[in-house]
Amino acid sequence: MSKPILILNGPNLNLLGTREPHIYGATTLAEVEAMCRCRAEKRGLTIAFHQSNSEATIIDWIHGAINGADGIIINPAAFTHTSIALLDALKMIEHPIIELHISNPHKREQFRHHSYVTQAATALICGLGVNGYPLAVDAMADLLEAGKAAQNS
Ligand code: CA2
Repeated sequence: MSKPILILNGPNLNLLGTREPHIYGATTLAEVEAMCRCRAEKRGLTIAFHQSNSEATIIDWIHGAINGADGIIINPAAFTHTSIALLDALKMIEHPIIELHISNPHKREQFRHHSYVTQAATALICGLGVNGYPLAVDAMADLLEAGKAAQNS
């Protein structure tokens, strides 16, 4: 039986659409969630969409995904560049993981150029604005379908 796709958002993303629109756009996180739900429904997936400013909470959600989700889409926000704990948690996941950034961190300050999370990620989407979220849902659906086809062959 299919399990949900976990979509996780890190610190400060609760303020999406209200600050720094030249970098992150004017769409709110609630609107991003609606975009993801719409795309997931079209692809026959269910999602669990979360945001937290707490590293521990995000790690607990990742632990829950070990047996409780078919994949993770994660925008770790600033934890991308700081958190070995997040990397260690993501390494416990055997399902696909898509790391997602609204901006392109590689075009920005030097300290954003390194991601701990990428080492555990199946794929990386960045620089496409909030459109990266529904694209990530589509990409996750494709990865899961490819995995099922490989199992049945
Ligand atoms: O581009 C992204 O999605 C980032 O993950 C966003 C993080 C940043 O630290 C990463 O380098 C790239 C920052 C998220 C801050 O969220 C805000 C939302 C609205 C207004 C201001 C910040």
